[in-house]
Amino acid sequence: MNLTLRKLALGFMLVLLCGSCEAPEPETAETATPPNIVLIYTDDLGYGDVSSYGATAFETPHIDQLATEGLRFTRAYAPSATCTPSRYALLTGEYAWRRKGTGIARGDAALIIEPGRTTLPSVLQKAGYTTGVMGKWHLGLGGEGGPDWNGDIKPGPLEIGFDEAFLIPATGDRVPTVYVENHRVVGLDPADPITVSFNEPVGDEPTGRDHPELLKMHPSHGHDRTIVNGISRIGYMSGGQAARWVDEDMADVITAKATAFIEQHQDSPFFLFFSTHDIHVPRVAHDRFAGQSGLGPRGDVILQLDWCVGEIMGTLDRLGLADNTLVLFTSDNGPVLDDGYEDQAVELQGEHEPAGGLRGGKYSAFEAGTRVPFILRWPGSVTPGATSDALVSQVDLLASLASLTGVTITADEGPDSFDQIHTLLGHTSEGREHLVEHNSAGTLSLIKGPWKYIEPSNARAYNQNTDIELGNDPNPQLYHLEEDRGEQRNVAADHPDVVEALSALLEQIKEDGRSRPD
Ligand code: NG6
Ligand code: CA
Repeated sequence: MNLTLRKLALGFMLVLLCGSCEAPEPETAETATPPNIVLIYTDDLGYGDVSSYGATAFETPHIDQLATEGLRFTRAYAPSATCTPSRYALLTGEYAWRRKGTGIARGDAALIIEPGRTTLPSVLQKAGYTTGVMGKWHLGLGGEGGPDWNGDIKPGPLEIGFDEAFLIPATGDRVPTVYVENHRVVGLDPADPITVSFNEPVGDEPTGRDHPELLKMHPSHGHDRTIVNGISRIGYMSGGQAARWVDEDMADVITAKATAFIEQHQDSPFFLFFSTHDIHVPRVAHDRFAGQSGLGPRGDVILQLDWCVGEIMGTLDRLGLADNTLVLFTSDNGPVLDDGYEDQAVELQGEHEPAGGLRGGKYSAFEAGTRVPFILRWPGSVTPGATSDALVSQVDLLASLASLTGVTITADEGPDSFDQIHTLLGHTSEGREHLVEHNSAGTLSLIKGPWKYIEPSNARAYNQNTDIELGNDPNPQLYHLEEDRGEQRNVAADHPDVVEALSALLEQIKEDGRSRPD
């Protein structure tokens, strides 16, 4: 065993020996070897979108298997109600609202995480792990001025702690519609360079706005610029023809990259950040799944997502790695039906409740914006089939996995990331003392005990396009989440003392610049 590995094993034993735990300490025989870590980060998957969280309109057997073999959390949160800020907080351990420029990133945004700062993957690199990100990125690429699509695209994930990267640079609905592997666009013909603009037209390719007859999927709002693969996107693009992705193959392509990464690194500890495109728009399932859910494309891509999870689990089984791999499954924000394409998500929804009875949806300060499925499987170390109601957040992964792997972080590193490793492994039902949430308008909420306080905001309360209540209100809102899970009764007027205390605590957390209790 080399020195790094020995350090890792030692730190790892220490974390399992310390801490006050309600449940018996787990068997430690298997812990002589540090666990591999696979984080499956889905896009826009709602609290009620999988059968282990109550969906009945279709089955998600692989995700459910993770739940029957692992620990299922009922009060786990994405840090924000949209993708970029959630991912920023996940990787840096810092609430995104502390930093400007962390809103939904444009397709040509520069990297928003400064190279050199401590990140979740850099912590795990320090612990001796090989780290890889496969799938959606959406955290910007390149220095000031953004990425050079035709040259070396950096800084990017390799400069902030990942050893390997295969990326959908932003989202499936934004140009450029190409994959980036490490520093380069995959399959780019230098004779056909890529040009991208989000301001004015580039090249002479048809747009969805001018040529709807060329579309196989029509926009409902936005998404009417350059047409690629019969789908119009956000932004204009020309060139890079040979490099353009085929949406129907995207799940297969990124899953193959993820399983290859596992195969390649099976002999040493690895961290895989498998960041799916599903179930974001445009929802275009492979033929194997198209039409299979009965709920239209949105349901079909949930089945596709479940298949991806099955491929990852099957690979771990086949290589004999399942017992020594911590698999975490969660989502970057809550659900939306119409997110800009006419894909019948609304018409074919039927009885299915993507938000599982929570109020709001993606973009919202209400619970559906950020409360998401969160399942942790680690055979032998986590009680199978258990449920935890502890308050946890994805922002905690940095400090918690640092703790698990024996890496010490300073007060400034992961400033909002709490060491929740004993909660995450189910040793205790105690969760975070408080949690700040963030919606697409920048409105903050504070959850503490049974209470949720939403700060006053003059931003619009409702988005007609997505048909989502955003949770913004010029008056303070207070909900008792235990008695009123659906946030139907604003009881701020009945409990001015609670409102005052929570608003003061929120201001304090803002001012302090950090919130980890060290
Ligand atoms: C919005 C897009 C939406 C989606 C979202 C980002 C329009 C009208 N809407 O601006 O379709 O792309 O950005 O989603 O363009 S996220 O999950 O990546 O945050
Ligand atoms: Ca998302």
